[in-house]
Amino acid sequence: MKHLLAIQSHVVHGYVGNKAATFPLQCLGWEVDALNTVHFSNNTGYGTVKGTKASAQEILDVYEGLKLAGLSYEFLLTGYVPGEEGVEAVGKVGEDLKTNNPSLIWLLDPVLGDAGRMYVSEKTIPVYQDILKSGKVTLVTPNQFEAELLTGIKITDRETLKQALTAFHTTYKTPYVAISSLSFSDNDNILYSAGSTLDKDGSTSTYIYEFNKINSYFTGTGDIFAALLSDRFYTYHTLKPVPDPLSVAVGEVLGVVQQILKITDESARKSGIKRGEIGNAESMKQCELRIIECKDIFGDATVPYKAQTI
Ligand code: PLP
Ligand code: PXL
Repeated sequence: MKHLLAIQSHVVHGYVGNKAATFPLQCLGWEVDALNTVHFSNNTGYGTVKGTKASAQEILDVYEGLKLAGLSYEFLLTGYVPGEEGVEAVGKVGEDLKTNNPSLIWLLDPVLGDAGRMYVSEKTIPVYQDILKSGKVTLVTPNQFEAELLTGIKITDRETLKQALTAFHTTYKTPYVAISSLSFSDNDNILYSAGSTLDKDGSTSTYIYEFNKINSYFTGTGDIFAALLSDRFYTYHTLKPVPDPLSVAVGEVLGVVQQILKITDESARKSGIKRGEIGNAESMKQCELRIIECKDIFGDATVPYKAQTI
């Protein structure tokens, strides 16, 4: 059995954070231990939200309990944490797990926001920067907005994209980085993902994937991307190693994520909603990812996206 500790949000209704990660990873054969950083009614894009945030001490206490129970993990997936003290606590958990098991893979999704909107406190930014500088994170998965906030580099074209990707290797010592989604101002209909691998000899390979944008707004896309990438990266890095595990893993994950979004979009349209709008709870409800309907496609590797070297 493969054991993964997932530290991110829980929503009672809908699919972001651990609600977007747990079921797909279980379908892929992972034993998932979900440590919840918040217990919210729904994601924050609805315009109204109620619930509680776990304190840093609560996160550390639950982790201590897992240690006392003798649990160990091959993989750590960390995502949404609303405040800087919580992010610090998650950093301590990652550091401790990695110290006790140097072969642990840590995928850190630095969830800060999207499209110019912060989901969490701005004070989390320097804490994420410190965690990345520790060199304990294996793979970091910011979106464009998050990559810009963490590196201070505005991504406007392939050249600045390359600079931002490289900054994760040099400033932050992270060997693998995947930008889950990005766009350039010259074409609004095209979205890209990008990745970069720091090779053992110090050279880097960077690559980009292109896909058509669906004209809607879905929450949790970055979370399902990170969850599926945890599985595929572990497969191609550890179980069936290939020369550049990240480039193969991202290509396959994009193939699955695009299918999930298409199924979600078609289903939302059938209910009369043309696109999800932040702050409009009815449209957000109809645009929740159709995680259950997609149960048979999480492992699909038949329509991978092709990486182009940049
Ligand atoms: N949007 C689309 C259409 C995607 O395919 C992906 C990733 O696969 C994302 C968004 C994920 O990006 P974000 O982290 O901005 O949600
Ligand atoms: O998808 C990121 C995310 C995770 N968790 C919660 C959120 C969001 C985005 O809005 O509200 C609780």
